[in-house]
Amino acid sequence: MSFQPIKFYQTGTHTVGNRLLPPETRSVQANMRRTNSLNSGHRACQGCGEALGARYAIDAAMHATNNQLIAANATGCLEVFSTPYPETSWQIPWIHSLFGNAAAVATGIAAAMKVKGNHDVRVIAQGGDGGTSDIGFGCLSGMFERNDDVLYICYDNEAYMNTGVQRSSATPPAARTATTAAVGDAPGNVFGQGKNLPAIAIAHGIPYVATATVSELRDLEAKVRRAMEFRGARYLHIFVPCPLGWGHEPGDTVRIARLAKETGLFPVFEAEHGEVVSVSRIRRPTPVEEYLKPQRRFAHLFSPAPRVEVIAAIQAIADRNIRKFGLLEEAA
Ligand SMILES: Cc1ncc(C[n+]2csc(CCOP(=O)(O)OP(=O)(O)O)c2C)c(N)n1
Ligand code: SF4
Repeated sequence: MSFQPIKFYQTGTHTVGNRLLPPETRSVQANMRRTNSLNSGHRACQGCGEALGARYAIDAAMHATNNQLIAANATGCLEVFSTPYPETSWQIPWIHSLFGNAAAVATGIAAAMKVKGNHDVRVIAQGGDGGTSDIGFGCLSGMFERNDDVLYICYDNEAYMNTGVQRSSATPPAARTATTAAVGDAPGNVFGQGKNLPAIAIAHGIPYVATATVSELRDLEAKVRRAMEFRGARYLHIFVPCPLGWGHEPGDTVRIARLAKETGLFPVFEAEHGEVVSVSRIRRPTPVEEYLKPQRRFAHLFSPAPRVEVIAAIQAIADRNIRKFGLLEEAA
């Protein structure tokens, strides 16, 4: 008979489990001295994954740098909902760049800190998937290529949300947006296009690349902490569901992020200097339908009749990720 240790609590979450851990191993959000870098009062939608991801990521970066942090922020939801002039929810030195040049602005800040001898002050840049994979891509690739001392964080909600849910090069196949086919033989985004930003970042051979989701916030914090141990260019790609743009219940944000990982559609891993060094395994491989069904952007795949071949093509993407990254627990 196989032996399985009993787990009484899910330690590592910020619920009851944290109280069972020694204080030094508790999550940053469980620490009374967290910075609340992205404070209350902002105007994000209810259940916004981007707000959740940014709060955890930046608080973790503040913790890791002894509060010596400056952020450059591309135009997008995160910038718009947090800083309606003259107000701001940010409790850190924070600058709004243009839509496409957050990486270049952060590079300039890092260079200034170096010239001034402020070696302890660390710099991050952040933006949505549009600002990162489309208009900001050239600046980002340059930042990687020069190995500038910046952590770039992409909050991936798979479209241009701030301006009304237009397609980006990170929009997945078949997803409906305001700028993809609404009707016809193949509504939604086309297959075979788009960019895989984490893979492109790895191809630059930069010191650290990681992916994370807002369903595993402790893992997200750990990756920010790890990123801050390196000097040079680093890239963190966070999967952040958007209830408004994806058409799901605000209370389902974390569940949908978990399903993206558990189906294999969003592989969660770390890479150092161009090599994948760790992957988060899938506990319970889940058919992609469970991820697609709660989202209105995929509703045309199920009604009026199921588009079996399209769902099978999406399942094939998940299966390929599972094989490529060795995501199944039994593969460990
Ligand atoms: C040069 C330029 N073009 C277009 C815009 C309008 N604009 C502002 S934010 C945005 C979309 C942002 O999308 P994304 O980067 O994915 O971030 P999200 O809002 O989804 O978080 C666009 C098109 C702009 N500010 N500047
Ligand atoms: S539109 Fe989406 S990304 Fe923007 S604030 Fe609302 S939930 Fe967040």
